[in-house]
Amino acid sequence: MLKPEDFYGALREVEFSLIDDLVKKAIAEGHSAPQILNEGLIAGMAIVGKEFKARDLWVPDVLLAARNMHRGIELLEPLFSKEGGGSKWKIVLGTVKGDIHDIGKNLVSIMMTGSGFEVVDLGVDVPAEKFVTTIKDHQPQIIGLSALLTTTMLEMRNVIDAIKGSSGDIKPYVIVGGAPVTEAFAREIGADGYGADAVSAVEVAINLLEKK
Ligand code: B1M
Repeated sequence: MLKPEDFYGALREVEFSLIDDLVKKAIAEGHSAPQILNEGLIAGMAIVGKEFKARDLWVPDVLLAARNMHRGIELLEPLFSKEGGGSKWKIVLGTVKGDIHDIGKNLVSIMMTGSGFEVVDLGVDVPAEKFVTTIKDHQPQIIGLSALLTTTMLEMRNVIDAIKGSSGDIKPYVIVGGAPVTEAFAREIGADGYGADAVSAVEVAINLLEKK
C-alpha cells in the first residue's frame, strides 16, 4: 500500500532525490504505474491542494510541488508508453486561455501517446483562435481541452463555439476535462465527450472515433 503522505513529503522537497527514490522504490516493489500515479503522486498533490486552499501553503510551495510532480511523472512515462506502431489518430491538446495548470493535461498527453495517438500539445493559456488555426494545419480527429479553474472552464465554451463557427471542413470531436469540469457542464457547452481522468479521456476519445 502506498502512502500519500510520503509522496506529499517528497513533493514539498527542494531536491529531486526524495521523489526519485520514492517513485523508483515503488516501481521496484512491483506497484503499477497507474497505482503510483493515483495512490502516490496525485493523492500527494491532493494534500498540497487542500493545504493551499487552507492557506497553509503558498504559490511558491505549490510551484515546487508541480515541478516535483512533473519529475515523478517523467519517471513513470516509459511504463505508460507502448512500443512501436504508427499513430492511427491525431489529437490537439491544450489548457485554455487564462489557465496555466498543465499537470493533468500532460498526463492526458502521455496516456494518449501510449494508446496510439499522435499528440500536438499547444501547452497552456491557449486562445480559441490558436485551436482553430491548428485544426487547419494538423487536421486532428480530436481536440482535448483542459481547465483547472472555475473561471477558465467557461472559456471552453468559447473554444467549442469558435471551432463550430469556423469555415474549415474539418470538425474534430471536442473532449474536455479538468478538476472543476463535470459531465453535465461538458454537455451544456456542446462538448462531444468528458474525461474525469486521463485514462477515461482516452476511452472517450476512442469510443467517439470508433463509432464513426
Ligand atoms: Co492552482 N489552483 N492556481 N496552481 N492549483 C487549484 C486548481 C485550486 C483548486 C487550489 C485550491 O484552491 N484548492 C484553485 C482553483 C480554485 C477554483 O477555481 N475553484 C487554484 C488557484 C486558485 C490558483 C491560482 C489562481 C492561485 C493564485 O495565483 N492565487 C493560480 C492560477 C494561475 C492560472 O492558471 N492563471 C494557480 C496557480 C497554480 C500553480 C502555477 C502554482 C500550480 C500549477 C503548476 C502547473 O500545473 N504546472 C498550481 C497547482 C499545482 C494547483 C493544485 C494544487 C494541483 C493541480 C494539479 O496539478 N493536480 C490545484 C489543487 C487541486 O487540484 N487539488 C490547484 C494534479 C493533476 C493530475 O490533476 O489537473 O485535476 P488535474 O488533472 C486530472 C483530471 O482533472 C483530468 O485528468 C487528470 C488525472 O488523470 N484532466 C483531464 C485534466 N485535464 C483533462 C483533460 C481531459 C480529460 C481529463 O480531456 C482533454
